[in-house]
Amino acid sequence: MQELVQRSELDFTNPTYKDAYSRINAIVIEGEQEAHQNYIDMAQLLPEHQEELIRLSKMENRHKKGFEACGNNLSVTPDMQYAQEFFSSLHGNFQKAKAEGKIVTCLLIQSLIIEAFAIAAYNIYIPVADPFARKITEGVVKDEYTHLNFGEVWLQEHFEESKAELEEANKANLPIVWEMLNQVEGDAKVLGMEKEALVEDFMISYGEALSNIGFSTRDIMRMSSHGLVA
Ligand code: Y39
Ligand code: FE
Ligand code: FE
Ligand code: FE
Repeated sequence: MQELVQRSELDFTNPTYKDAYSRINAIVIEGEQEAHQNYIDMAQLLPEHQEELIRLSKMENRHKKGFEACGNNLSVTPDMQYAQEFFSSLHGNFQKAKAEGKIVTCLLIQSLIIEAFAIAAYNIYIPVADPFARKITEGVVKDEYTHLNFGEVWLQEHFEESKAELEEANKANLPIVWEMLNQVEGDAKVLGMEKEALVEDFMISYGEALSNIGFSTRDIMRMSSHGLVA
């Protein structure tokens, strides 16, 4: 068992901390920016939910501004190039799905996978964050549950006709999340966040969402195993 980095051991002014923060902070800013655009795109695909989706997209834009302030507060310049590359695979898959009008795949990528990733990251970050960032992140994570819920409700209401596409999209995109978690492991650890805790929290949110949508425990086990042994 590895020992958790205690908050008291973290020095937010340490160059090692700031270096790791320049990438994690950029990932979060880029993620919020892409989420903002993804909800605008989904509003076009789901005109009957346009108002709600535009409301969610505006929340993402506020999140982005909040996390930009967190970087500024620590005098860290986010490495946005790194963050764009970090998201490029998921981003590409979302763009492809959007171009093909595949709303189910778009919802799986943004409202289930990315939101569950955000919820895991923010929950694990809050206890080890600097006081300024902690306050911001506590406000943001509440919104992310609302975003996950939007995807859950829509997909639950359209479960039978979405099931096959959801399984296919899960298979294509869950392995990318494991790669992203592996890539971020070292920097997350410098910030006091353990990969094991991130994986656990992600799987709880994602698995609960699949269950609420209508998948059986057996389906969820099978879908969760995709990409795990990469
Ligand atoms: O819906 C949202 O607001 C999601 C865009 C934000 C994604 C944040 C991704 C966080 C991953 C950070 C990994 C740090 C360990
Ligand atoms: Fe957000
Ligand atoms: Fe969100
Ligand atoms: Fe509907």
